Amino acid sequence: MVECGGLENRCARKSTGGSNPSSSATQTTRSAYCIKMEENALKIGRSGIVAVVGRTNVGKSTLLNALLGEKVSIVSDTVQTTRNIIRAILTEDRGQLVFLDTPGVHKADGDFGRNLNKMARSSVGGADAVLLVLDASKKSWQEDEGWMRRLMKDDTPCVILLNKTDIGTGFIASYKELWANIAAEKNCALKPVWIEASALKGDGLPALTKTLFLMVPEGPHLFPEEILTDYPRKLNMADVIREKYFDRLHDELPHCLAIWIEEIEETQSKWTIQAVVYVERHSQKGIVIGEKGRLLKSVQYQAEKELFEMYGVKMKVKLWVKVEKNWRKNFFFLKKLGYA
Ligand SMILES: Nc1nc2c(ncn2[C@@H]2O[C@H](COP(=O)(O)OP(=O)(O)OP(=O)(O)O)[C@@H](O)[C@H]2O)c(=O)[nH]1
Ligand SMILES: [Mg+2]
Repeated sequence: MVECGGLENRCARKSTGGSNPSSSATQTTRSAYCIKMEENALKIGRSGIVAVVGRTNVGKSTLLNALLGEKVSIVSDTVQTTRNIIRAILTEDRGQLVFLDTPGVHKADGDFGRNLNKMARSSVGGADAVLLVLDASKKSWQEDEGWMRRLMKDDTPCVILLNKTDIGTGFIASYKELWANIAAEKNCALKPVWIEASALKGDGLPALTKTLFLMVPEGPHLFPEEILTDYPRKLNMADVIREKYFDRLHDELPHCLAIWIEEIEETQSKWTIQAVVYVERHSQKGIVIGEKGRLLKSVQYQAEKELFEMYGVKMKVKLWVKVEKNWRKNFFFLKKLGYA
């Protein structure tokens, strides 16, 4: 991984070893960053921000990982897997699309869920285009209808992606009918571009990028071309660990889990990551540790493997389990994790 400028980001090109820049090296990268910005300003293609929205679990994060060809956002079949807004940057000769991956809107039963929904809804303001993702294999939910109504409130160009066509296309007509009915009721003239796709198989993705590049305005790149995401490294590492837990816990208690990276100790050959696994009650500690510590060890191992692939440096992940009573109701705790 290379650090570009002052941003803690992940770049398309990985370095061969760990990066531990001295202050003079950091100065050099900063000025290189400024030169890069000037070079980018001279390249006129099309560039813009695309808010990727939809209800939880429709495949928004899977789609962005597929478009970028690298994992920038964690994926699981648990609701509200994505908990922050993550920028995923696609740079091509045609220009640059800056996607905002957002938490999936879901019926909220407390401050935590409500904050995530608010975060997702606010992403649309200021975007050059909106990409609403629907699950073509399942009938519409109230949240899908809610998004359609939201998109009709202003005239931002939009694409509606009917995802998961590899497992079903039975509800495509009913989604189109739903849009038409709401549009008639609201006397709305906005015409979305409908695209059928499978984020998992890659079907429909070239048509999607072609449409989006035509929707965003002409202009220089917004980010240096080798940057994939500016999502902070510590948040990304915490998400990777959370994903490994989601893979193993399924419906058991994923929503009561939060991960916080305390420290990253970097040497040339290895990064040691000290992370806290927060649960809400003492009775949940045993579940995340597992019998004889098996679950904890397996999460550590899987996270180390994936972080090595992402950053190109050997990783040691050390997990500490702590109880933070009812953290989902604690505004300051949510703020610390970037969830409020
Ligand atoms: N069959 C199939 N499964 C998919 C497809 N896209 C995503 N999935 C699966 O759907 C589940 C949810 O995917 P995510 O990408 O995490 O969904 P999301 O919309 O980002 O979810 P939130 O972050 O909770 O809003 C995962 O199990 C994915 O593997 C697809 O095109 N086909
Ligand atoms: Mg997601």
